Amino acid sequence: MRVRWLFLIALLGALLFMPPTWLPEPVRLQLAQWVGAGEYRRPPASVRVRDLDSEVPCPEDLLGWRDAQRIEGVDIRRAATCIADNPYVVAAVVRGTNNVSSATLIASGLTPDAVEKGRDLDGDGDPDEIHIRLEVVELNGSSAELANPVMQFSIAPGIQPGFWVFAPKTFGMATENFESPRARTILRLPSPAIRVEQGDKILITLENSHYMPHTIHFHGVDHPFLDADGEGNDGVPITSEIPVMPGSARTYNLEPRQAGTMFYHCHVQPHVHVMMGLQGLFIVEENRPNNWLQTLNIGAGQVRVPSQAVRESFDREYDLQYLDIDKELNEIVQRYNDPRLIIEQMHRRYDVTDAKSDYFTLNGRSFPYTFRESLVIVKPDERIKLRVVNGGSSGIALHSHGHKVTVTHFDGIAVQPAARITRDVVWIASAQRVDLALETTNDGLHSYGSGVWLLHDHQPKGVTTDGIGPGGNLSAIVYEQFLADNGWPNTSGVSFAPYFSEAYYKKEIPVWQSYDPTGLLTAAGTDSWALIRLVGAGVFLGSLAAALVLMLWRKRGNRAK
Ligand SMILES: [Cu+2]
Repeated sequence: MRVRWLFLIALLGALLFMPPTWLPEPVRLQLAQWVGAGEYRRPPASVRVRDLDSEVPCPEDLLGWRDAQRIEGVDIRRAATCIADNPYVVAAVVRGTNNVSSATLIASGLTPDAVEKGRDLDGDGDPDEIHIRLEVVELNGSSAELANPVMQFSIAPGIQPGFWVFAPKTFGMATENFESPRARTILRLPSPAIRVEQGDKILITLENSHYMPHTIHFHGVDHPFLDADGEGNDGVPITSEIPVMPGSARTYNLEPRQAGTMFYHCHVQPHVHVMMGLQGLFIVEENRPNNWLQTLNIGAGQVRVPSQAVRESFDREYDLQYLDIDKELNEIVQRYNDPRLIIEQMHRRYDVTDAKSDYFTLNGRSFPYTFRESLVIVKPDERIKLRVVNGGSSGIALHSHGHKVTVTHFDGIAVQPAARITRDVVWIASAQRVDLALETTNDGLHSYGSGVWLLHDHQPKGVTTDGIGPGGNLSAIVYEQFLADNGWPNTSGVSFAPYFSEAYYKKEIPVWQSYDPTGLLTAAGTDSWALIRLVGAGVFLGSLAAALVLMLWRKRGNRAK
């Protein structure tokens, strides 16, 4: 008899103390109807995010690379962003690496034949014979000696996918120094934007310093199918030429008759080689007198020595290259250190039709690094030229906050003025180039006024990094009055500290707070009633089990009698 009472008390206690989240939903609904909804459950207490190992958002410009300066008689404009490219490289590629002092050349890291400039053929005051030499460099590849990749190039804190890039010919080490695994600043994603003048006699030599065959295809740039020697000149192994094998070289001949924003990329196994980073902007400028061009724009971004034609109509110019990355493809060069295994993985195991992009970059960086060096800096009442290429695997929906931009050119061809459309979302297909005119007149149409206005792919994945936001190709149009002296935009709102930590993109830091759907784990530490409930439920469920066993045992005993 007493056991029956114990059973009933235990059952009642177990029901009372059972955490409601453990009950089946129909029972919970019925209970809510009888006794009203459960008490409001307090959200877990705030946990202060601390001990963040964050990078400094805006490193100090110790070398004065951001300043406006005159080197070798070349006037180099100021770069307002936190991180600027090396002005000695700019000077050397404007004058020609064969025409500058050895001091400038050493400060640039380029070889004397990296960008050779020759005679002025049309007598208009600028060189028309240009010879560019490019190598192929692997970034974030596997190391025979170290656990981590070498020639490190981070697109965001702690994120280093493997890349191949076309790089200018350099001397010395590929890393910063003997101690550092980081790639020197001139070796980076994206491959440099190349600028030449309409009608120039251009030679581009690919010196294949890599372990795989490659070529260069000049996409949209006027060039003959065969060169003067009858050699292939289109860069396509299946129609015109044998690929440039490791350790060998080929020179491509161009004399482009049309100006415009074009593209260049490898055409060997292009479904993987182009996506590994072997691609860049190729800009043909209109022929003008005294048109000394910045032949290479390392990492794209601001053009610090714009062409004469651009100066006529615009206050500033930016090169913007978008690229998305499938980490499954890009990590192959980190997981395997033998070219034979890399070839097997990349060309036989990897299936691009199953590809899914994880990283989204603008000029080789993802947010928050884009805020260091890929911002579009403006002042009120300016006209800015943006040359945009989508080097990625699918279209982008480029959206400008606070501004409506005008598409002036598609694929290097001018849109007739009457047909030009001003808009705030521009669709850019794969490999497409658009030239945009950004006007900062505060008229409520072209601009809504000064500020820090986002500029990004409006497709949701474009603003993420491995599925975590904010990330991806998020950048901004920033008015100089919103820029601190060090080049960091004066944002207000949330702290950037989490975004500058590796932990954020490893998904180790909650966006706001973690939430435990069982309602037990997080509450147990802070909510004593939940703890009592858990203990009570345990005690009564234990008693219930004991009562059941006792009852069964008694029944058996009775039967045995
Ligand atoms: Cu290639």
